[in-house]
Amino acid sequence: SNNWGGMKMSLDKKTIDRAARQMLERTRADGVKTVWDRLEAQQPQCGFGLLGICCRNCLQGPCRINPFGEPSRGVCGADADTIVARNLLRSVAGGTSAHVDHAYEVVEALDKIAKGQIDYQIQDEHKLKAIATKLGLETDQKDITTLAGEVAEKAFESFTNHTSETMGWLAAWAPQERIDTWGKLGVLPRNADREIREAMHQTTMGVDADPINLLLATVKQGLVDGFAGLKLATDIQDIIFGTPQPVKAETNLGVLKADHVNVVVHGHVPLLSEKIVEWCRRLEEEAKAAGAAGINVAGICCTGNEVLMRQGVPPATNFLGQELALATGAVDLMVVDAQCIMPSLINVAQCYHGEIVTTMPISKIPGAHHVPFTLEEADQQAREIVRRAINSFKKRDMNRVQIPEEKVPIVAGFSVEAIIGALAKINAEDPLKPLVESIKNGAILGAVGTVGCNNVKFTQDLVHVELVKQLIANDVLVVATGCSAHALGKAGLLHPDATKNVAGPGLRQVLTAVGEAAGLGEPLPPVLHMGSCVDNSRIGDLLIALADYLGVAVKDLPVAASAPEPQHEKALSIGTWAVAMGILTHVGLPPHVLGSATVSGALTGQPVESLLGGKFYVEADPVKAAEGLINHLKSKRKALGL
Ligand code: SF4
Ligand code: MSK
Repeated sequence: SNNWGGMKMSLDKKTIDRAARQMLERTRADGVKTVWDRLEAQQPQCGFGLLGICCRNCLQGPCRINPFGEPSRGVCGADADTIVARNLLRSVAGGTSAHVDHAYEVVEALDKIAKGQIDYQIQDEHKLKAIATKLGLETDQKDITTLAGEVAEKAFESFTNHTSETMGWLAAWAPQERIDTWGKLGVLPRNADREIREAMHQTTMGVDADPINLLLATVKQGLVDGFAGLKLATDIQDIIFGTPQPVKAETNLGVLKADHVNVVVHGHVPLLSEKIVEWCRRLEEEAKAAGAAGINVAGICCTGNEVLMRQGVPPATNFLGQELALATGAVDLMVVDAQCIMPSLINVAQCYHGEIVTTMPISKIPGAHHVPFTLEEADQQAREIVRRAINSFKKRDMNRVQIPEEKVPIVAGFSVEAIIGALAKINAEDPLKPLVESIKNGAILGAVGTVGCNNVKFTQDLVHVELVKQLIANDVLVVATGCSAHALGKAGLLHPDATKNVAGPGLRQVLTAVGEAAGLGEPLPPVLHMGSCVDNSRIGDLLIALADYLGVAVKDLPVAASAPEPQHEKALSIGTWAVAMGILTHVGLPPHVLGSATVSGALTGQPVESLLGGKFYVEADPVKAAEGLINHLKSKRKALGL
C-alpha cells in the first residue's frame, strides 16, 4: 500500500476511488499535473529529511547527520537525537498553532456576538449554559449574550492568561487522573500562545539539546492542541452553529450537478462556509436567472465536514481529491479559508474551469481572487463570492463538463449529544448503560477512532477503508472524523447497509437495536461520523464520559486511535494529544523521526507507554494494523477482567 520508491504509478496504485480514477484518466490525457505527478517528480525524496536528521535552524547550517558514520554532529554540536526531537517539536507546534488559531477565530466571533457587533447568532443556548457551568460561571438570571461574553472571556484566557496557572479549558475538562499524570511530568500547559512561543524558543539554535526534554515539550503541545485547539473550537462552534444531529447526505464527485452553479467550500473554519451555504440558498433566484437550475454547494476537507454535520451539505471528496473536483470542469467557484489547500488548485482550475477565491489574510495563492472575509462584513462578502460563482457559471463550457457518476449515501452528524440521545431511547435514565453493557458482554469488542488525512504516499483511501472493514467485521465500533470519514463514506461504510453487510454479528445486533429504539427504521451505521478534525475532541469527550461511568481511567478502556494515512502537521499534534490521553495511536507511516533511535524508540515503546499509558504504533499494512489494534483491545479487556 505504500508508494514510496517513486515508480510510475498505475491508476489503481493511486486511488481506490473510482470517481478519482476517472478524473485522473482525464488529467493524464490532458497533460494536467496533479499531486501524484508531483510526488513522482520529487523522487527520490531526501533521505536525510525522511529520517529527520537535517537541521536548518541557524545560518551555520544546513547541517546533516550521516546515519552510518560521520559527521555525527551539526556545526553547533547537535546530534541526531537533538535534531530529530527538535524537528518533531516544531512540527507538532505547527499543527497545534493551526488548531489554536482556528479556535481563536471562533472565540473572537462569540465575543463579537456577545457585543452585538456581528450578524451571527447563538444556535445552541443549552450547550452555552453547559459549558459555562463547567467553567464555574454562574448561569442563573443571566441573559444569553452576557453569558456568551463571559464564556468567550474564559476562552481567551486559555490562549493568553497572565499567570502560570494551568490552561482553563484543560483544567475544566481533563480527568483528574490525567491532570495528576501530566502534572508529575511537568507538561501541564499554562496557555496556548505561551506554550507555542516557548516551543519555538526551545528549538532555536543553542537552547534545548536534551531529546527527552524536547519530547516532554512535544507532549505539552499535544495537550494545547487537544484542549485549546480541538475542544475549544468544537465547543464554541456548537454554541454558534448548533450541535450536530444525525443527517443524511451523499458523497463523492457525483454530488456535483451539471445544470447547477456548483460552489465548493474547502478549508477548515465554518465561520466562512456557514455564510456561503446561507447565501447559496438566498441567491437561488439569481442563479436561475443566469440559466442554472439552482445553486449546489459541496464540501472538501474539514470545512466540508462542518457544513455536512450541521447543514447536510454533501462532501465532494477528501484531501487528495481536491484537484480532481476541479477536473470535472463543473466547479464554478471554490472558496477556501485555511489549511490543506493545495496551491496547485489554480493550475487545475485554469485548465478546466472555475475560480479559486481565497479569503484569509494569512492564506493567499497567486492567481486566486482574494475576498478579504471579515466577521463584520461576512454577509456582504459571502454574497459577493456566491455572485462571482454565478458569473463563473455563465462562462462555463458545458461541453467540457465531465462529472463522475459515483455518489454514495451516508449518515453523519454523530455528536456526543446525538449518540447519547440515540442511546437514551433504550434507557432514558442511564443512556450510557446499553453501550457499556454491550462492551462488557463482548457484543462490542471495543472502539477505534479513525481520523486524519490522505497522504499521496499511500493509495488514496485504501488504508482507511481496508483497516475499518477489518475492524467492524470483528465487532469493533468505529468513530471517524476528517478525511478518514470522507474515505469511509465514499466506500459505503457510513451507511446502515454496511451494518447489515460488513459488521460482525455482535456489533450488528447492537447497532440494529439502537436504530430500532431510536425509531430510525434501520440500524446505525457501523462507522459513526463525528465531524471535522477539531471534532476529534468529541471522541475525547465520549471516552472521558465512558471512563468516568466505569470508574476507570481513559488509558484502561478497550479503545484505540488511528490515523491511517497521515499527512499534515495537525495529524501529528492530534496524535500526540491522543497518546497523552493514554490511547494507543496507530499511524500508517511514521513522522520524520527514524534518524534517532532514542526518539522513535521512546514514541513507540515502553518509555512513553509507561509514563502516559498510550504510545504510537506504526504499521502501513491495514490488515496487520487491524490485527494489532484488535489485539490491543483484547489486552485492555483482559486487564479490566472482561
Ligand atoms: Fe547546524 Fe546547529 Fe545550526 Fe542546526 S542549529 S543548522 S545543527 S549549526
Ligand atoms: S482536512 S488535516 S487532510 S484530515 Fe482536516 Fe483532511 Fe488531514 Fe487536512
